[in-house]
Amino acid sequence: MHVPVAIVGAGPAGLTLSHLLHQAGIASVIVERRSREYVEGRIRAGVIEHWVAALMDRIGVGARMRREGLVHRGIHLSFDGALHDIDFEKLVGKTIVVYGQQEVVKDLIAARLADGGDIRFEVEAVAAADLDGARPRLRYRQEGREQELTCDFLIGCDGFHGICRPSVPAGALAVYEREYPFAWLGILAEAPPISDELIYAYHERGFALFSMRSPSLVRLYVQCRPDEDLTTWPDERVWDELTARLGGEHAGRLVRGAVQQKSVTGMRSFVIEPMQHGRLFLAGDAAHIVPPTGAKGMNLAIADVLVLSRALTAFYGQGREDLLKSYSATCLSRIWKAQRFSWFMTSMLHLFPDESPFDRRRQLTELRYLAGSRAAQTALAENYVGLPMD
Ligand code: RFL
Ligand code: PHB
Repeated sequence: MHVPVAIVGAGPAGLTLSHLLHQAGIASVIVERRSREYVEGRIRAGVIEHWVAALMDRIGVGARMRREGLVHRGIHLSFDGALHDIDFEKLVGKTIVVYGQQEVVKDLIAARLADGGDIRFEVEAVAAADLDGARPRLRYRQEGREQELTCDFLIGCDGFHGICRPSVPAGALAVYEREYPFAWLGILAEAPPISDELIYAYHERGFALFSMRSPSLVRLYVQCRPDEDLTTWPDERVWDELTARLGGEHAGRLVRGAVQQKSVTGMRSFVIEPMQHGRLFLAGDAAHIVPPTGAKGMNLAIADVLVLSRALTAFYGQGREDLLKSYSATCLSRIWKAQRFSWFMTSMLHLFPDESPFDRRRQLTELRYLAGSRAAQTALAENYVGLPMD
């Protein structure tokens, strides 16, 4: 079998790319190792940048997000025993939408299937070859049997642990990486939100985040050790810790509803350069990871594939290769700004095991400066709602 564009991975990157290519008249096939139920149930990101929400509208997959998503005009920072507002709408005239990544994934899968799209669930890519030639090959395993397809372009949207990035010859990619000495323990619980906006809390016991998914479902995180054993975190301990760290009267409003899901997420910053090798292009988590504190991961994945869809459209429509050549540089300029912002939010808000009293004073001063400076708030707001994308 030969396909114009073969995409590995049906996460936000792969699905959005396939949809954008379809709208440009370019056929693609997605292979996804998990089942449809699994990818539609995977709980991850929750924040949609301003331009991403507008893109979803423009490409016809935003209707349910507009009905069920929650428009947020800012965030709260909690420190020194009080909440401090960062009002995005007032500062930069933009808002974000809180809408679960798995809902975005459901909407995109529904749109692809309605358009006759080819998504092959439970098909695992095992190896990529001939990346330097005009017909890269992808080996995949379906129902226990290995098969192969060829394509004009192979797109690795297979996340951090995928097979596409490792198929690039050693030495061809530079890796920039940082691991953090902490993780997030996250729960999804049946309870009403305690605040109209997300709360990012700085506390001597460690960072905590209050987020939500709907008027009856909350998403909460507490900083924990990277090797944290979940069995030592019964629900009551998680609620106690959240109450202590979120602090103030809003923490008193926490309803200890049924916990539907509990998991630990490690934190890293990671970038490869370039994001392309021959006719293999990497997008989303396959090429870069940010710590979740800036809420940038899914949005960056969608930014990559928007750039890539334009490049492939110019190639198939006009035989142009310039946008394919500049794909990596165009994406990396945005990615490094998101890395900087995610690092800034992470380092300002978390307790580092080796930090000195000087470091804690510096963190608190950063927060107090933010609370008192419209200029500092504007910089945070501009990055949080998403830097402009044309
Ligand atoms: P994904 O979503 O990981 O999708 C990759 C897909 O590839 C499949 N796959 C394969 N398929 C076939 N063959 C193989 N060999 C394969 N290997 C892998 C996988 O099954 C999967 O379906 O990558 P993508 O599309 O690049 O999307 C990236 C986002 O998922 C990720 O960046 C975000 O979830 C990060 N993130 C957040 N991003 C935001 O923009 N805003 C947030 O608020 C936010 N919060 C978060 C987050 C991530 C978190 N975790 C769990 C890591 C909060 C958390 C806790
Ligand atoms: C979430 O709702 O899951 C969420 C929100 C903001 C973040 C990270 C995760 O920074």
